[in-house]
Amino acid sequence: MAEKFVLATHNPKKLEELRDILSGLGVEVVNPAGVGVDIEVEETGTTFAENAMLKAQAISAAAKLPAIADDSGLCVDALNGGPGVYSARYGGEGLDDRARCMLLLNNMRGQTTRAAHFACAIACVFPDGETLTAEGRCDGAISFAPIGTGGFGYDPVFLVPDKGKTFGQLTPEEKHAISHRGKALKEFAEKLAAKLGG
Ligand code: ITT
Repeated sequence: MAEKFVLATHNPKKLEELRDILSGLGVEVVNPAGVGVDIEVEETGTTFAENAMLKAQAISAAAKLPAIADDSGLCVDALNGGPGVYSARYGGEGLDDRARCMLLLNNMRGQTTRAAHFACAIACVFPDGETLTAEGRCDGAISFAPIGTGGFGYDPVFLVPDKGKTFGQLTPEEKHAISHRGKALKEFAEKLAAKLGG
C-alpha cells in the first residue's frame, strides 16, 4: 500500500500545485483536514527552511504521519530581499493576493532595478523523527503591471525573462517545469525515492 503523506499547508492553491507535482511519485497525499488535523503553526523562523521544518514537524506530530511542508516567498533585490519570509503577510492580514501584488508594484514605483527571485523550501518529517529537505529558486523580474490570471500569489507580477511572460501567463505545467516549487520538489522526489528504496 502507498505510504500516506500529509501536505502541511492551508493555502489551497499551493496545495493544488504540491499535489500536481507530487502526483507522479506514487505516494498518497492528503490535506491536514483529511486526517482530522486543524492547527495553525506559527512561522517564527527567519528562513524558508526553518519555517518549512516548523510546519512539517507540527503537522507530523499531530497527524502521526509523515508530513511535507512548503515555505516559500518572493525576494526582491530592490526591497533588500523582501517581502521574503513575510510574503504571505505582506501589507497585513486584510489583503488578498491582488492587493499584495498592487502594494508590491507601488513599493517598486520608480525602481529600475527589478530583479527578484522566488524561493521554496520543502521539509518532510517522518514520525520517527527522520527528515528530508530540499530547496529551489527561480530568478526573474518584477513587472510594471499585473499580467495573466494563472497561478496564485505574486504570479501576475513575476516576469520570467526567458519566456517574456509572467508566471500568471504560464500553464501549470510550464510553471512547474521552471518554478522554485517545481525544482525543490524534483530534488525532494529524488531523496524520497532513495529513502523508500525506489
Ligand atoms: P502555508 O504556510 O499554510 O503553506 P502560506 O500561503 O501562508 O500557506 P507561506 O508562508 O509559505 O505559505 O507563504 C508563501 C507566500 O509566498 C504565498 O502566500 C504567496 O504570496 C507567495 N508565493 C509562494 N509561492 C508562490 C508562487 O509559486 N507564486 C506566487 N506567489 C507565491
